[in-house]
Amino acid sequence: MRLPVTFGAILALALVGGCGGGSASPTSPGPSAAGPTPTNAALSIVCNASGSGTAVAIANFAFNPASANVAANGFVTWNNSDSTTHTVTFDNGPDCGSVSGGGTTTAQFAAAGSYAYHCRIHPSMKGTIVVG
Ligand SMILES: [Cu+2]
Repeated sequence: MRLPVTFGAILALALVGGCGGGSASPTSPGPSAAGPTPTNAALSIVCNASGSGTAVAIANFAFNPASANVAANGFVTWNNSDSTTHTVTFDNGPDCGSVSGGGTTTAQFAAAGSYAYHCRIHPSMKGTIVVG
């Protein structure tokens, strides 16, 4: 006769504990969803922009430096010293298009973040722009 009572008390405690855990779970996605930093690179990268800032060389089928820093709203200019055409194509963002041999292209970065890019023609060419 006493066992069912004890069992009920344990069940009630377990249910209360379960509720606490359940309410903590919906809280954690909240702050990330409300985060102000855009994760869509397409919204924060402007190709063919006019401005000057960080320089990245394209030479011997490589971006140099492979990881370049720029302040928010800053500009990055790629200077292609190869005779071959390359592209500046963001992995999760816009394709800034071809940069012919001896040519340049400039992009502006609005939001802080790390943006990986590559050459569409030569996939082994990879770089990252770190904004912030
Ligand atoms: Cu290339």
